Amino acid sequence: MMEIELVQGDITAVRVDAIVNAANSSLLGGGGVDGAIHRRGGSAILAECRALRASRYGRGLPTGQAVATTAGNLPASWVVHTVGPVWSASEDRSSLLRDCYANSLRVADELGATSVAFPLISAGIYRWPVEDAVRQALAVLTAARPTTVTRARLVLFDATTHATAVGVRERLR
Ligand code: AR6
Repeated sequence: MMEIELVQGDITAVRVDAIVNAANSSLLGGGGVDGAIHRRGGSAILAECRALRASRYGRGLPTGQAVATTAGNLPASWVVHTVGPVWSASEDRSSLLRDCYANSLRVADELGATSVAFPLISAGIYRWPVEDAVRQALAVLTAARPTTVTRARLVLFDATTHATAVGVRERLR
């Protein structure tokens, strides 16, 4: 069984084996949690991202997929970069959002990580409604088959988002 925690905070400060980055296909940085990870993690992360673009992902990391780099100066050991879908009111892209969690977990398992922290992927600049973003995250994490990962943490940036997430989990029980 994987323990799932909902915590409020800044994911760049979290001490776990792997933190997940809500990146974009370019892997070259951006705003939101991506910007924070590259700022605090230092240039080693970007250097590995550039190398990935030059080798495996010449056309960028596709939406829903995940790939790991060093975590540079962050307390974590690895950053698992994934690309969430941009919210669409006219098209159901939720399977891509679930793929982000499932593929990030798989990559963490391949690394032998036992603890992983996720941000609320797509729920910022990509505009995914917060309640549904939490539902999609919990759907994958609660159904995950046993891996090396025994602790998954969903890190909500502010108190309102954290309270919303706790409410969603209560209603799922
Ligand atoms: N720690 C934890 N959560 C955070 C942090 C942080 N330091 N900073 C923001 N959040 P977003 P997206 C929350 O926008 O929607 C970038 O430009 C934020 O409040 O980071 O997947 C990328 O390069 C929200 O709840 O990611 C892409 O272009 C959640 O993290 C694009 O944004 C996700 O918000 C990805 O957009």
